[in-house]
Amino acid sequence: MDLYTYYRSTSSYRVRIALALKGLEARHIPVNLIAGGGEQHQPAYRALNPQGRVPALRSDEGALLIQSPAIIEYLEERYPQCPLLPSDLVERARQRGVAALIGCDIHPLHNVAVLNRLRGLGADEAQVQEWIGHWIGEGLRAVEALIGDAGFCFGEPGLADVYLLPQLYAARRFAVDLAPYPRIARVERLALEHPAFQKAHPDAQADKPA
Ligand SMILES: N[C@@H](CCC(=O)N[C@@H](CS)C(=O)NCC(=O)O)C(=O)O
Repeated sequence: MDLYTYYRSTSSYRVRIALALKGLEARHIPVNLIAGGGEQHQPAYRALNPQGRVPALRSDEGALLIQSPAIIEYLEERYPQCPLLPSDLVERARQRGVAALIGCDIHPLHNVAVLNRLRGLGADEAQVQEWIGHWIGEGLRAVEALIGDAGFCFGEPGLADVYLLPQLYAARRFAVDLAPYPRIARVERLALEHPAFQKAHPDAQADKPA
């Protein structure tokens, strides 16, 4: 498999965690979202992914897949070992609920393209920071109330954690205060000691600038 990835991209980081939890290897093809206005906008990459975003995954069979939720579902179904979702239907829905909260209701609001649009409409950096902190705070408050009191979000590492850890990395990058979320802090501590999460971490990526 080939993974088109950027070291600090939240959505790429999700896919890297899912691959690592399943013990799968993918060749990394870095797409620098910043250099030269962003490699994601260059024709060669747009030909692969017309949306011009990472991640994208080329499967072992040669299929080009986009959108981290679709890629992660593909991995879960194609490689059922070390499942990200438990067998119980309600527990599956709980994992998916937290994943959707983060993937649909937090992350899209601080994506590079959205922040640049805000700047283009006249927002200054203080307003952009307020915007980011507001949406991440709203979302994490809900996640804190939804997850359990022991282990990862719902005990064993699962889909919710695949989404939460990259969101926390982004929150720290944007200097959002995480002190009000003790359950989330517990999950983060556990994940930072877990080999799969360590392997997927932005600091461990070859495309991270020195
Ligand atoms: N919903 C998409 C979001 C993809 C996305 O927004 N990726 C960001 C990086 S985390 C990106 O490529 N941004 C480039 C840009 O906005 O120009 C997914 O989960 O894959």
